Amino acid sequence: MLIYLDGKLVPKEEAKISVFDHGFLYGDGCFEGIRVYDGNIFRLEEHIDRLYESAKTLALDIPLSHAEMTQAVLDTVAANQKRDVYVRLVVSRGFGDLGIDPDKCPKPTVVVIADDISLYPQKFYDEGIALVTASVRRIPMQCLDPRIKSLNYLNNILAKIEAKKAGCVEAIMLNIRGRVAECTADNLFIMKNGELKTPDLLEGALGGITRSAVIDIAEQKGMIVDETRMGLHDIYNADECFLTGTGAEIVPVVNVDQRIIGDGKPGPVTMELLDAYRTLRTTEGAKVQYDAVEAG
Ligand code: PXG
Repeated sequence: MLIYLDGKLVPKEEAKISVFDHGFLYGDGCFEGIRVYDGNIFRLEEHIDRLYESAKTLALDIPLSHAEMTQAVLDTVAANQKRDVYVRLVVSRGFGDLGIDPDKCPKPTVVVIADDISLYPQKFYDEGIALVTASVRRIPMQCLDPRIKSLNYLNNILAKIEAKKAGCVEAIMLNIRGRVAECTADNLFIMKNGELKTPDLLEGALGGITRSAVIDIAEQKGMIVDETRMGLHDIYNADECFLTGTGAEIVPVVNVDQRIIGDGKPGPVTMELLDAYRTLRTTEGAKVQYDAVEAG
């Protein structure tokens, strides 16, 4: 496996960064998780844009242009000769001294990994999953904007621990006002009276690339999409519920906090959207040129 590390493709064993890297010391940096489907990098431009937006808010100057970063991703995927792969793009503040001062870090670290993805079992898509609500709340925008995909995931990790303790794979996270924000690593949608609804990003959600693809698909189908505010009451009484994420794609949710959602089976609109998403993901995206880079 070849890893892109600060401008070079190096074997996995040589892909090492300093213990003084502020990504390691403080979680200072940002990242992206991207899927490649049969040689098409899904919504690469949107992922690159989100990475630069995260970095901008963190006052982190990425030492590559958008075009160079895009090329780094394309080259890493091509070099590993894989057509279906998960790409992790990481930009950290870089190495410095032991203080938090970012000015002591001369150069950000840029890493691109193209690795196999572990997928949810088919059962989740056929039968749907159960969610619980985490007691830990989503960090408010006044402290750290959840739209930043930062290297500090402790808030989400604490909620994920609660999910697993309850026997679930995901948990709903509320914001400090008690309204639904998103899940620990996925966005959340409901169907109610024929309308598709999802929490507005200002409620404390990451602007998921899958979320926006689902909104695009729904609008193309002529559906009403409402980015709104919602409480658990709205989730419990929804006709359908599902989550979205790069790894998960679209997963039906049939039980939340021991309340059965709809008729307890994956909803028809959820399955229609999943079907459309699976068509879209192989037809749209940046094409990898596999002969452009020598495989290592
Ligand atoms: N919300 C949060 C907090 C996330 O971290 C999503 C929503 C969904 O966004 P996308 O762009 O994927 O539709 C995420 C995505 C992983 C992994 O390894 C994925 C995420 C976070 C951490 C790990 O699959 N996030």
